[in-house]
Amino acid sequence: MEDTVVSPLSPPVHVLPAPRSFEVSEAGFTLLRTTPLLFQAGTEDSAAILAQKLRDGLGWPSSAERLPVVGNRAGAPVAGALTLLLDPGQDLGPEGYTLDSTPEGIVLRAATRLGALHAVRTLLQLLPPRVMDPEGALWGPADDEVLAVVPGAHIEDAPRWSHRGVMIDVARSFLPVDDLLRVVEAVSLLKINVLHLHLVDDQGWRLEITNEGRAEDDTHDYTQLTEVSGRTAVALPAWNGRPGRTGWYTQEDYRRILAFCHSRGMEVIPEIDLPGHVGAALHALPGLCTPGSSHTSTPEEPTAPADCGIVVGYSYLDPHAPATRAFLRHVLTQVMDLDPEGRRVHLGGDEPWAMADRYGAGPGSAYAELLTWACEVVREHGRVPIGWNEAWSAQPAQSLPSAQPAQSAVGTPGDAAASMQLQVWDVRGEESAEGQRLAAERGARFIMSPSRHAYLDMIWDAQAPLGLDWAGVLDLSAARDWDPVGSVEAVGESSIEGVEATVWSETARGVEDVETLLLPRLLGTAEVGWCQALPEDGSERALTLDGFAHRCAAYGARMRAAGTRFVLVPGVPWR
Ligand code: TNX
Repeated sequence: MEDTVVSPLSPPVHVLPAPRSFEVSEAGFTLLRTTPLLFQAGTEDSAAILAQKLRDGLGWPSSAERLPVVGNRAGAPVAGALTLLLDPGQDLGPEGYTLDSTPEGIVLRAATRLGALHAVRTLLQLLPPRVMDPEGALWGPADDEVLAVVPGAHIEDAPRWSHRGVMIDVARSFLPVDDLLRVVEAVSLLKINVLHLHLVDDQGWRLEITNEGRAEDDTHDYTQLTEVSGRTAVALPAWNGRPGRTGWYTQEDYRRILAFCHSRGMEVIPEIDLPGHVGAALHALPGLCTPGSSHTSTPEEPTAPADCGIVVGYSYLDPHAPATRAFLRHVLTQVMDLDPEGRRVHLGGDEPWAMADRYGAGPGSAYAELLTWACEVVREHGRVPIGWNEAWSAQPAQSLPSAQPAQSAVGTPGDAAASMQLQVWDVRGEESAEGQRLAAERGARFIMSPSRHAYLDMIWDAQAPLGLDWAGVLDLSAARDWDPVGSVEAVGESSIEGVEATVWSETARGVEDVETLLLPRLLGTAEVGWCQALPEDGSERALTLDGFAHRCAAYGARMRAAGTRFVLVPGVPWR
C-alpha cells in the first residue's frame, strides 16, 4: 500500500470515520474480474452501490455473466468470493458491521441493511481511490485480470451516536434535485445518516403544497406558496455578485429525494420553520398576515413584501389568528403524508424576535402555546417533533411552568412519548441554558450542532471567499475536536441523539458552494458522530487528531476521484 504507518491509531489503510477496531494483516484478498459478489437478500442497495462503483471505477465487466451479483441463501461465506451476510444475531447494534479481508475472500457481516451499507462504504476505502471515479475504468489497466489487491484486515465497527446529520438550507438559495442528490451521495459515504432539509424561510418556500385535503373553511390557496415564493431567494450582491437561486421541489421531486435517501439508508427530516422565519409564507398567502407579522405589515395593509435580505427575526405567524393554525395543520399534514415512513418533523422555533414574548415559557406565552400545539399535530401522526434550542418551552402542557415553583413544574424524566428533540445551536445564552436544563429533566433528547463546531456555513479561515462569521472562524480542527457530551451543561450522554452539521445558504450559491462549505470540515463532524469519545486524560488526543489529518488526506484522494469539491485547507498532508 502507498500509505505509511503514522501512529498505532492510524493503520496503513486510512478509513474515515475511523472504525472502532481495525486490525491489519499481512495478506489480503486479490479481487479478480471473475470474483463473484454474493449478497444476501435484503442488502440489494449495498450490492447495487458496490457493483456500480466496481464497474465504473475499476472496470469490472458489465455483463452479469462476468459479474455475478447473486443471492446467497446459504448464509455462509464462500471461498474466493466477496460475500455480504445478514446476521441478525450480530451484537454490534443496528448500524454495526464486521469486515474481513483474507486471501480466502472478503466477508462483510451486518445485522441490518444499514450495517451492510456501512460495510460497503468501508470496503470502498480499502480499494484504490479510482474506484470512486465514475470514469476510473477508462484510465485503469484494460485487460488486467486483477482489479485490486484489498489489504488484509479485520474490522469491527459501530457508531457512537444514532443521529449523524447534515442540514442543507435550500430556502435561502435553492438546490435542484440532482445537485441535492449529489451532496447526499457524497455525505452518505461518510456514514452520515440524516438529511435535514430547511425547506422554508423568509426568502423562499421550496416544497410544493397542494390544496388537496384542505379543510372546508380554509381559503388559503396553497399552490401560491411555491408559485410566488418559489420564485424568490436571498439577494445579496455582496457574495460573488450572485443572487440566490430560485426554484422548488414538486411533490414528485420530493418523493425522488426520499427514495434516493432511503436507498442510502438516510432519514429525511423536513423542517417547516415556525412561528418565525415565515416571510415567504406571509408574502405568498397574505391571508396569514396580521399587523406586525412582517416589518411592513400595518393594520391598514397587513401584507408582506418579498423578504430577500439576511436580517432575521422580523416575521412571525400570529399565534392568535385562526388562519395560522389552519395553515400549519394543512402544511404539516401534507408534508408528513408525503413520507409515510418518516419518523421526525422539524418545527424550527428559532429567532421569533418580533413576537411580543420572544420565546417565553410562562403561562400565556403565545410562542410556547403555538409550538406546543404544532408538536401535538406532529405527534398525532406518530412522529417526533424537533425544534431549535429556543423551542425548549414547547413542552407538553402538563409540564409547562405554572404559578407553582419551578421545581414542581418539572415533568417526569424520560417521558419520551410527550417530549421532543431539541437541536442545540446557540450554547451562549443563560436563558437558553436554563431552558435546556429544564427540557433535559423533562425527557427531551438533544441533537448537537454547536455553532462554533458544527455551523459549516461559517468561514474556514479569514480569507475564505464564502461563509458568514458571526460564530467566528470554524476550521477543520474545530470541526473535529469537540465532544457532544459537555457542550451543554446538564445534558448528559444518555440525553443525546447525536450531531448535525448545518449549511445555511446566505452565501452559498449552488452545489459547488455547498460542497466547498461542507468539505473537508464535514469529515470532522462525521468522526465526532461516529467515533468513540477521546479518553478524558488526553492521552490519545494528539495521536488521534494527527491520525485524522492523515485520514483526511487519504479521503481527499477519493473525493478528488469522485469529482467532489473540497478545500485544500492547511494542516492536512494532501496528496
Ligand atoms: C442562525 S441557527 C439561524 C439561521 C441563519 C444562521 C446563519 C438558526 C436556528 N437560525 O436562520 O441562517 O444563523 O448562520
